[in-house]
Amino acid sequence: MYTLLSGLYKYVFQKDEYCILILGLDNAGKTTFLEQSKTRLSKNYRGVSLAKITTTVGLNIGTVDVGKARLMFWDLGGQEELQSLWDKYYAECHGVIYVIDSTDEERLSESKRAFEKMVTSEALDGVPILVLANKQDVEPCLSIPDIKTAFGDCASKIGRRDCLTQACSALTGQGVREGIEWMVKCVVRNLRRPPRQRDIT
Ligand SMILES: Nc1nc2c(ncn2[C@@H]2O[C@H](COP(=O)(O)OP(=O)(O)OP(=O)(O)O)[C@@H](O)[C@H]2O)c(=O)[nH]1
Ligand SMILES: [Mg+2]
Repeated sequence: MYTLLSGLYKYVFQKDEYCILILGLDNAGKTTFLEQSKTRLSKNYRGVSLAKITTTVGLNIGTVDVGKARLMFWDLGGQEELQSLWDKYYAECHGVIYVIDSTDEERLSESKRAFEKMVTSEALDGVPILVLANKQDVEPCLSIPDIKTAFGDCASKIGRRDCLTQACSALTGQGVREGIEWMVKCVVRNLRRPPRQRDIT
């Protein structure tokens, strides 16, 4: 009886918690993506004005529930001197969202270098990666095939883990829900990194 009740309690009151890192160069749109995600997916969240978001110096944390999964987002600053802090979070994370500014062709190779460094880190072995081609609301911008071509030689480094490149506009919300739902599916089935169990608060 105790087992039955405790199983029922866990089913109703516990969520599986997953930590998701949001990475990418400064100005890529990471914090805007985080705010848009909270606004779209959290019932009672009254979002901040996206126009008021400024560059991240430390990190921003945000939580979004999708079904029985609770995603804990860690949005890290992307400026060059802050990128050296990214790997401090790798061991704890279940998934990575890597944001690219599709309007900034000049910095695409810089973004690729940062991506390559991240993806070859052993601490992220097997972790699913969602690559967001952000700012698709701006004309002209790089398309998904443009970005896949530029990042082409990263394919072998990505290996057999789940990886999706998705068109997105953090500003208008295009592709935001789809990206997060894909990430939830991946982290839930990734047995290599089990979730943390948390009571709902
Ligand atoms: N047009 C357009 N602008 C965007 C989009 N996403 C973000 N921006 C703008 O890009 C700029 C940078 O956005 P942030 O969200 O602060 O970028 P970040 O990646 O968090 O930057 P750091 O915190 O410095 O690493 C802001 O002016 C945003 O309004 C988008 O989808 N479309
Ligand atoms: Mg930011």
